Amino acid sequence: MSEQALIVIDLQNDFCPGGALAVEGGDEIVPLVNDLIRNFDHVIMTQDWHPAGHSSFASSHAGKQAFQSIDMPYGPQTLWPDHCIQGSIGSDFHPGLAWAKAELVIRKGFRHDIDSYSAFFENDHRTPTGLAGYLRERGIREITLCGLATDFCVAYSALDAIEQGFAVTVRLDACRGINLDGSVEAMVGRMREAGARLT
Ligand code: VGL
Ligand code: ZN
Repeated sequence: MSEQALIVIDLQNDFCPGGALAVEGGDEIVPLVNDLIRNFDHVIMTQDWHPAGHSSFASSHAGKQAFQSIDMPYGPQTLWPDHCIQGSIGSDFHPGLAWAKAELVIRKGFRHDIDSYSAFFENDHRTPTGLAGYLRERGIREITLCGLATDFCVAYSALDAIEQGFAVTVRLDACRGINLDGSVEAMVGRMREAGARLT
């Protein structure tokens, strides 16, 4: 039997109530995520990790507002409030998260000119983070995803993981979404169609 890993996506202060890009109820999932962490042999976390002035921040584009979309060389990009700046309190994991068991923390979004939602590829869908190779080398073929946000980083991670040949379960009860214009429903639909097991 292949090994399984839990991947906890971006459970950071800035995505929780009071944070710069707060996801409604983002902190509510912490106890359930901690239960999952206890129940998995292998735990990996991702950490959104932007330099100040990152190109995904609305503040980096004169006249643009957060949550507007712009065209970047790699395709459309939603603009966000400044968030998860490298080393800031907002970029820390939620203080209640049992992060110590994580065997690997994948940081993403650290290149100024490109955003990265997925744990596997940046938003050009070509630049790898190295996670697929790491999992393969370790014999991990099945992953379970939880965390923030359902409709962005969790969903793009799930879609890329399936494309990379992993069996993917998404614990929707241990995720919360940003929900721009129905994006939660749309992305849950895409994950289901792609073959993710949603629970
Ligand atoms: C995320 C927007 C910007 C996420 C990260 O973790 O879903 N969303 N950066
Ligand atoms: Zn981000």
